[in-house]
Parts: sequence; C-alpha cells; structure tokens
Amino acid sequence: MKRMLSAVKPTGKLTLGNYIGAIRNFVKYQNDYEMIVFIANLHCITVYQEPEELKKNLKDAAALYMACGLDPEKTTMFLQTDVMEHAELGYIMACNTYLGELNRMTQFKDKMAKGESGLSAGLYTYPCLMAADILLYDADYVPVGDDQKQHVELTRDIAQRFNNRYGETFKLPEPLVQQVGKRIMMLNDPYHKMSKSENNDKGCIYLLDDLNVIRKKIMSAVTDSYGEIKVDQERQPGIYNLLEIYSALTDISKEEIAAEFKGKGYGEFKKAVADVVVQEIEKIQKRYNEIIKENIIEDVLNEGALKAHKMAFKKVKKVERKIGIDIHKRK
Ligand code: ATP
Ligand code: LTN
Repeated sequence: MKRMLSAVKPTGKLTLGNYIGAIRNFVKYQNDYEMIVFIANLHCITVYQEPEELKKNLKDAAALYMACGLDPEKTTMFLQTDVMEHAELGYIMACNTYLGELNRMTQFKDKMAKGESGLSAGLYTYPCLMAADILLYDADYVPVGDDQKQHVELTRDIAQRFNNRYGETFKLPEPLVQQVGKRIMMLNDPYHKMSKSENNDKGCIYLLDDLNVIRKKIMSAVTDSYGEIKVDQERQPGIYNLLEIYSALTDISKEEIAAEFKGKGYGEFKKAVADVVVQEIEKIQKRYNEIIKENIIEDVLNEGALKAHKMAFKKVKKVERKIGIDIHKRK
C-alpha cells in the first residue's frame, strides 16, 4: 500500500479552508493509503503563539481531526514533538539545503514583502523541517493545499541531493493538490486565502464557530454588482469562492451549480451555500463534542507516536550512518 503523509499547523482555530483543502481529503484517502497525519506543533511556533491559547488549539486540532472523520484505526495520528526525530532530521536537512532555495520560497518572500517585522529564523528554515517530516516516513504522496506545493517540491530536491551525495536513502514524495477547493478565499476579501493567522474573523469560517455566526458570515460575504451567478474567477472572485465552497462540499461542479442558480439572486445563492456549510460543520461539531466527552485524545496520540517513532528512529539512524556522524550502536 502506498504511504501518504500530511500535517496541519494548529496556529489558531481550524478553518473551513483547512477542512476543504486538507483534512477532508485525508479522510477520503485513509481507506486507500497508509495514512500518517500529525499536528505540526513545531511548525506553529515559527510565529509567536500565546502558550495557553496554543495548548487549547493543539487539543482542539486533535479532536477536530477525528471529528472530521480521521479514524485512528486507519490513520497514524500524533503530535510532532512526541517524535523527536523530526527536529533531528530537520537540522540535517537544513545542512543539505541552500540559502538560495529558501530565499525562493514564496510563503517567506510574501511575508518579507509585506514588511512584517520580527520574522524568526525558524520561519525561514521551516521548509527544511517540513522536508524532514515527509522524508522520515518515506511518504509516496503528500496531500496539501496549493500554498504548500512549493515546499513539497523543495523536499524532493533536498532528497534527491542527499541521495546523490550519500547514496539512495529517501523516497521522492509527490505533492497531491486537489483541483476543487485548493484555495478557499476570505469571505470578505476574495483576493486573499482564508487563513487562520490573518486575524480576519469576518472572512474566516472556523470549524468551531457558532452555526448562526457561520450563516451570518456567509450571508455577508463580499460579492459584486453584476447580479448574475457565473463561473468567472477574474470578474466575480467572491461568487467564484462561494461556488468553490459549495462545489467542494457537494461534489457538484461549479458550472452545474451556476446553471441551477441562473436568474436567481445572490441572497438565495448565499443561503444555499450557508445551508451546505452549516450542515457539514454541524456534523463535525456534534462528533467533536462527543470526542471531548469520551476523553480519548490522549490515548490516540500516544499510540500514534509509538508507531511513528519506530519508523522515524530507523530512518534517522540510517541517515546518520550514511553521513558518518553515527559511530556506535546505541543501546
Ligand atoms: P496559517 O494561517 O497559520 O498559515 P493556514 O490556515 O494557512 O495557517 P495551515 O495549517 O498552514 O493553514 O494549512 C494546513 C493545510 O490546509 C495545508 O495543506 C494548506 O494547504 C491547507 N489550507 C490552508 N488554508 C487553505 C485554504 N484557504 N484553502 C485550501 N486549503 C487550505
Ligand atoms: N507546512 C504545512 C504543515 C506541514 C506539513 C508538513 C504538510 C508541516 N509539515 C508535512 C505536509 C507535510 C502548512 O503550513 N500547512
């Protein structure tokens, strides 16, 4: 069975973008692949997080993964820091990455271009840690949203370089980007990705938002003055985004949806989108509350970490032997 690996950074409350672009796909794939999904808690401290809030978000993320349908029987689920080999291999990967490569990463470049102050060195070297995350487990596929594709491509380059230098060690992973829902935009600003770290509460739907709040956010989503529902991302980015959300959650194509709402008003369309979103999120929240009550997260994460650690330990030892820094058999 081919192996698939992915992660979400629980920097804040999980969004509908995370669900459509990432988590929902993990759930679909877990039946056909050996699935590994972890909570990237090392990645999220590349930007300062308030410790108490972070703890809460980490717990929510684990419970939400399961509430969205990830099944611990099928998917190995764990917390990144419970498998210390991630940080160890991350450092080794950084030693095999060129500064020029990191300078080309658009996520970092965008932050620099915005003139954000106080960017950390961790944020800059983060793609090296991400490469380690993937290569530790010989993942065949990495399902991610559009924004992460470049990081998986860099992972391939680093792996290839390492294999050339030290002999065949790593499998080259492939990014897997879903066409529908690969980039859900802010409801009040359809030119920017729905993102939990942007502090734009009106534009973001959080999976744990009150259902009435979700409805309100969708009903007040930015549209345009054309007054027609068409699939036209350039001219009607707000409507396009709503079509994308509707399509991702129903598996009906955007064109079919547009045809169904031809001649109808934006209000009616938004109400239909809100119905679909609320229906989906209501199910997730119900399951989330059950999981919290059942108190099973601790056991799931511990079991997942044990399984992951076995694989990761073997890989790191192999890497260290190849490089020449491992000189004895550790007891
Ligand atoms: P941050 O704002 O902290 O950068 P984020 O909300 O962008 O976080 P991540 O944790 O970086 O989310 O991403 C987790 C996964 O969700 C990744 O695979 C990412 O590509 C996907 N994803 C995130 N936001 C969206 C979105 N708006 N549309 C589709 N996929 C998304
Ligand atoms: N960088 C990703 C989260 C992430 C990841 C990974 C995704 C960390 N390690 C390994 C896939 C594979 C993000 O910001 N969404």
